[in-house]
Amino acid sequence: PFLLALLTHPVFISGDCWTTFIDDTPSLFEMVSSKNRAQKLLAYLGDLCVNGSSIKGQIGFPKLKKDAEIPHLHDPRDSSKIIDVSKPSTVGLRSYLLKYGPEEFAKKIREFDGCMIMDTTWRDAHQSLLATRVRTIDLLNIAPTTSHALENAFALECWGGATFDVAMRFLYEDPWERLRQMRKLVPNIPFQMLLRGANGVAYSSLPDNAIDHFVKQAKDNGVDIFRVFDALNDLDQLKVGIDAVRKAGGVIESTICYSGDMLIPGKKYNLEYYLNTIDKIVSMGTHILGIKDMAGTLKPKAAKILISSIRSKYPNLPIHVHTHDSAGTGVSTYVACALSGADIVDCAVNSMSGLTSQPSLSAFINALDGDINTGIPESSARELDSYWAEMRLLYSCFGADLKGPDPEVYKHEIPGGQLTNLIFQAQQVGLGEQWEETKNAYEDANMLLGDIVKVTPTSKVVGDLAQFMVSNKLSKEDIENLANELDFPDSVLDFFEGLMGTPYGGFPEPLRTNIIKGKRRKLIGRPGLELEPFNLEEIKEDLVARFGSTITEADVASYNMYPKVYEAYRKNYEQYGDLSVLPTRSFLAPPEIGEEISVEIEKGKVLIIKLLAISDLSLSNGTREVYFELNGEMRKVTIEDKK
Ligand code: 3PY
Ligand code: ZN
Repeated sequence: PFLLALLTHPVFISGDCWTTFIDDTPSLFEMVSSKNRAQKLLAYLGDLCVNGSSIKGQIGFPKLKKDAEIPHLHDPRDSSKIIDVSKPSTVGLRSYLLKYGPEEFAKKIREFDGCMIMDTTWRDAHQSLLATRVRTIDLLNIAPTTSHALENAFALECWGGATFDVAMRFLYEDPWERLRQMRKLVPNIPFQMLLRGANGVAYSSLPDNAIDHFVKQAKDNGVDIFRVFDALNDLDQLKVGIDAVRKAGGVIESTICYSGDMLIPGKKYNLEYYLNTIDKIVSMGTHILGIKDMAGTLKPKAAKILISSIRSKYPNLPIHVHTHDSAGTGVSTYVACALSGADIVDCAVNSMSGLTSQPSLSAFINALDGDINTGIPESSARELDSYWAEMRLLYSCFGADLKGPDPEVYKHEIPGGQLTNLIFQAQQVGLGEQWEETKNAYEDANMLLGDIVKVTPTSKVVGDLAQFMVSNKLSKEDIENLANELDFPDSVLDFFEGLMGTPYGGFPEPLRTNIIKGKRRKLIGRPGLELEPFNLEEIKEDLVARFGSTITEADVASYNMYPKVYEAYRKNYEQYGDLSVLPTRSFLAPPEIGEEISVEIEKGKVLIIKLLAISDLSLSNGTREVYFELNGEMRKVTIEDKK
C-alpha cells in the first residue's frame, strides 16, 4: 500500500520535480523510509528464525526471557524518596573539567579527601566477562539511572579498548553513535576511554596523523579522559598517544603497565624499573598517572610499596590504579592502594565484577568501612546492580562460565580479558588437561619472548605462541632449537620484527634472528616513523563516493582503524539497517511463533512485530518464507536456508 500511495500521489503523477516532491511531502518519504527500515529488520529477524544467530562466540540463547527492569534509585539520605531520573543529574565533576580544563581538574582530584571510583562496567567489565558483547541499547537503558547513582564518580570507563572494533565487527553497531548517545544521557560524569598508544584502538601502529585524527574525534564526540598505555611500556610508542590527547585538549592519563609480582626476587619488572619508568612518563607531561595491572598480579604488599613510593616522590600527581580480580585479591589490593595515597581505583558494579573483571564496587566500599570516602553511596551501587544482574542473564550466552578465582595468575600472568577467552576455548573441549597445558605453555612462551609485558596486543603474541606450542607439541627447547624451521604465527613474526615496539631489555637473541631470518627485517625505531601519513581528505572523499554523503570524520576514523571491519559493517547496514535498535533478546534469539516484540526505530516511532509462521523448505530454491505481522499488517520475507 505504501508504494501504491507513492505511485498514485497527485504530485508523483503530475511528474513534478523530484526534490520539490520530497520537500513538499516529507511525511510520505518518512513513511517510505521507515517501511524500508522495517523491511530490513524483518529480513534480519527472518534470517534469525531460519538460520539462527550468526553472532560470533554465542552459545545458546539468553537466559533472560523478559525485559530487564530499570531499578528505582532511592535518595541515599532519605530512603523513602525515589530519585527522579527523567533528567540527568546536574551533580558531577564534568562541569568542573569543562570550565577549568585538565590541569585544574587534576588538582581537584588530588584535593579530594578519600579515594574516588572509576566505574568500568560499560567497558572493561564486559570486555573481561562477556566477550565485549554488551550492546548500546542496554547501556542506554540504564544510563539515566547511572547518571544519578554514580554522579560523584571520577569517571565512567565506557569506550575504547576492544569495544570499538567489537561494536562494528560482531554487534553491527557504530561505536561513535554509542558514544554520542551515552554522552547525551550522562552529561555530568566524565567519560574515560582506553587508548593503546600508537595503536589507537587497533592491534598495530598507525601513522601518527591517524592517531591524532582519531583522538580528536573521540574528544569531540564525548571522551574526556584518555588512559594511554603501551603494551611494552615503550615510551616512544606511548608518547604518540599522549601527544595526540594533548593536541585534542583531553585529560591525559599516561599509564604504566604492571607486570608480574615485583616483590619476587630476580623479577625483571621490579620497583626500580617502575619508578624509573614513571619518572620518564611524568617528564613527558601527564595530568594523571595510571597504574594498569591488567592481569591482577599487584598484591597488597607490593601495592603499598609502589603507591607510597610514587606518592612521596610526586605529592601532587593524581594516581589511578586499575586491577583485575582474577586471583580474588583485588579488594585487598585496592584498600592498600587507598591507604597508601592512590586517588582513584577502578571497580565495576557487583554483578559485573570479580573473577577476570574489576573488583566489586560494593565490596570495596564495605571494606573501607567509612574510613575512606569514595563519594559513592553503597545503596546506590546496590540498586544499580539489580539491572546488571539481569544483564548477566541476558548475555549468558557469551563468555566463559567462570566459577572462582584463579590464584595461579601470579604464575601465568594472563591478563583478565584474555584469561576468559582462553578458558572459554578450553571449555569447548572440557578444560582438563588442555587448560593445564595452555597455562604452562603461556608461561614458557612468555619466557621465550623475553619475559615481556603482556597486554593487547603483546598478550596475543604470547597466547598465539602458547597455542602453537600446545597444538604442535613443542617444548621451550624445541622452539629454541627449531626456530628457523618452524612456521610461526604472524603475531610472533610481527613482534620479532619490531612492529609492536621494543621490549624493556631488548629482544631475546639468538631467538629473534633465527625466527625472522629470511622472513622479516629488524625494524629500528618505532614502527609509526616509517608509515606514510594518511591522506584524510582523500579517504573521506572515497568513503563518500562509496557510502554516501552522510560519511563523517568519525567514519573516517573507523575506516582508518579497521578498514575491512568498517566495510563489512557498512555492508551489513545496507542489508539490515540499524540493528542497534533491536532489543538484545531479539538480536540474539528468534521470537517464538505468536510472540510480539516492540522496536523503537527512532524516538516515538515504534514497530510492533509479531512472528506468525515459518514455511516449509522450498526444495526448488532452498528458501523459506517467514511471515510477520508488522503494526497490524502482514509481511513476508524470503530467506535462504543455510543450514
Ligand atoms: C585492551 O587493550 O583492550 C585492554 O583491555 C587491555 O587491558
Ligand atoms: Zn583491564
